[in-house]
Amino acid sequence: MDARVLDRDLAAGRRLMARLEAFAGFTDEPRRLTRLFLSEAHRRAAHAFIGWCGEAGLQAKIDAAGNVVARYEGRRAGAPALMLGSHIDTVRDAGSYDGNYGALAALAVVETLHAREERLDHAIEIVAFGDEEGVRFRTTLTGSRALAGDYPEDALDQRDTNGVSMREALIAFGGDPEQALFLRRKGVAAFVEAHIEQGPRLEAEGLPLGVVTAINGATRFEVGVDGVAGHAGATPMNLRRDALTAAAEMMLAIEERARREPDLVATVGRLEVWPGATNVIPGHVQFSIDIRAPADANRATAIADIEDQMNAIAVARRVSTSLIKTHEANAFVCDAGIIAGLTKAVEAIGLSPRLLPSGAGHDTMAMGALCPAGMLFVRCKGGVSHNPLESITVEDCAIGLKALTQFVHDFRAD
Ligand code: HGY
Ligand code: MN
Ligand code: MN
Repeated sequence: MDARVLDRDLAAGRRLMARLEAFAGFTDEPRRLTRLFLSEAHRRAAHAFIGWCGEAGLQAKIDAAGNVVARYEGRRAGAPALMLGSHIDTVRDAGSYDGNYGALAALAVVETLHAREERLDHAIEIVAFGDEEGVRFRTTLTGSRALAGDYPEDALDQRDTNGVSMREALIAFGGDPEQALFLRRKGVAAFVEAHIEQGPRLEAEGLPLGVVTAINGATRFEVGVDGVAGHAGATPMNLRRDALTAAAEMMLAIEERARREPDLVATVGRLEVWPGATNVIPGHVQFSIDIRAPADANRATAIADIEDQMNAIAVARRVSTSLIKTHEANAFVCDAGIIAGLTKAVEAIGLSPRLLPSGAGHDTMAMGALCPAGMLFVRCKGGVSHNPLESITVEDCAIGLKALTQFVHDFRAD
């Protein structure tokens, strides 16, 4: 079944692709896209987004938590809002579409309304969240949790690798750490996030769009392993307390445990070794763990098993470990009404909707604490994401925008 994509839809898709390409130019690192929360690149991207919002008839600003928030009034001032958006921070060496697609597609919907001088019964609010990836301060979802009234105050004391606290960076960015605690929104009827799938299902089934049913729960840890630094040449193997080889055995145990269940995933994404010299036995290691599953109970059991295995390895290798939980979000079930509305919108443009879960985390998980929330997925090539090879076609870009626009028109705030 092919979507009824008209020339004007494709033109809108091309405009959105061009804007995504321009937006990818706001980066902290040359020749690759890295846009960390509250960085110079984030600030420049946020101000560009605010400028584009202004041209589209939205009132836009940076809020106390570092998000860009924008409002397009309905026919009557103060009407309940349908909130759209996604995140504009990225991982290191990111693709151009993770998060950015949803934020800029939301803006493109309003641009079309504004061009037609069209107003709806409901207002439309757009949010470009600033801290979904959680790369800089090892927090995550702080922007969406702020709007949901669940701001993690302890995150403000987190420091980046240069020792800058999130509190200091937020103030420098134009945010307000004290006010971030009081951002819980009123008047939001629903939240919908368009996002690339970041997985292979839609492409494997030849479908451009999916409607998300649920989002995996996730837990993140910081692990410290302490052994004894020593001379690489003079220390016999049986006398070593090598923090790195102990950590390596722990990582393989984590991988082996995750492999035991089809929907359980565990990742060690970051590893730091001290003192990091060729001729020194590592005395200290720091690494991250990211564990996810559709069912919270399975994730909890896997975490308990992994902790037991890490402790056993530490004892056997005479090292000590510390395990600090830095993030936890339970599995999120998308709102049935939003699923139905998105399904209807996808059918209205001539497609058969594919309902599917999300292995990746999203701001929608946090927004669900505020209002009915759900997601529209757009196919991405090979399911590749968190990688500069991430890509979507202009047709799928246009189809996703068309379905989102259809949903916005069909939506009725109760
Ligand atoms: O990690 C995630 O699932 C998301 O991309 N932050
Ligand atoms: Mn994302
Ligand atoms: Mn991501």
